[in-house]
Amino acid sequence: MCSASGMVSIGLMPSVDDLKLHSSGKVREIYEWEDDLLMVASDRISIYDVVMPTPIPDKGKVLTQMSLFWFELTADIVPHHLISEDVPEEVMERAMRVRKLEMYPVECVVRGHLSGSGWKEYRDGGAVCGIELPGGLRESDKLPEPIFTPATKAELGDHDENIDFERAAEIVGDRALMEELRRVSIDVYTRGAEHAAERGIVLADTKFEFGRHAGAEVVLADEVLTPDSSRFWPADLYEPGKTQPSFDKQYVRDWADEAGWDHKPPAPELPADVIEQTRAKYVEAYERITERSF
Ligand code: Q0Q
Repeated sequence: MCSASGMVSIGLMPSVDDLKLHSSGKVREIYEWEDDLLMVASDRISIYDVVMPTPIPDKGKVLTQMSLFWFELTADIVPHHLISEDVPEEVMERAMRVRKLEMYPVECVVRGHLSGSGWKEYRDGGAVCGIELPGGLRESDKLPEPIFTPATKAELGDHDENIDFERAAEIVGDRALMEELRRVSIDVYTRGAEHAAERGIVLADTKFEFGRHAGAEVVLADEVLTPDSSRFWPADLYEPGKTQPSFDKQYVRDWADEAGWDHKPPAPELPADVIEQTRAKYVEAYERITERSF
């Protein structure tokens, strides 16, 4: 196989234990793999920014397979970093070999609905990331058109900070490039949101990461349009004017609140029925979006 360097390698399949850790997140790890990277999704679930002690079986597989589906569905819009699904046995189906990119230090967030930090900014000032919005919008309202609301990457454990387009262009160092990141982000979000809406899921917002390599200035990286990088709402329960139930995490949130958890670590162990119901929601989201049986 050819790695990013173009060198032909007859790479034997390593064990993940043989690979050096490149980056780690709350629920994912990236390892160095020759000139490339191995991106691994765990079965860990995080709510209220706290990783629960109990995994959700198959969550890593579902989210990885969903990213692979979206890479294929949006490949005409932007190139992506996927090299291969041929990965070590122990992470099969929940990992991907990806091209090592020079990552842009800006989170490319697109919002089709007003929620989370976007709702708070609008409620307090009538704008989000410097984008003035019409008056009278309610929490979770659909926006007249999707908006690009970049953020700076926070250290593990901190929240990203919303910034305006001008600041994002300064950070990236090239306004024309930032305009292209905005265009691509909105186009990929729109493709995903329209596809999801036809299948009963509101894709309210999402966060993309992009990078570059010698052959392309804008390459879609990280996970794409997953329930961990986006807000997935069940369309049949959509009711603007309040916070929407999460398609995938609502059972865990409701159980944890009912159990009296204060949203601070350590989080309580999840009961078997909540684990199974949550797994079923991930599988349902996958099967609705991809129209493939998990
Ligand atoms: C890269 N991340 C995210 C992350 C911790 C994911 C670095 N193709 C790439 C990618 C990707 N994807 C990255 N770097 C170079 N080339 C992605 C934020 C962090 C766990 C999983 N960090």
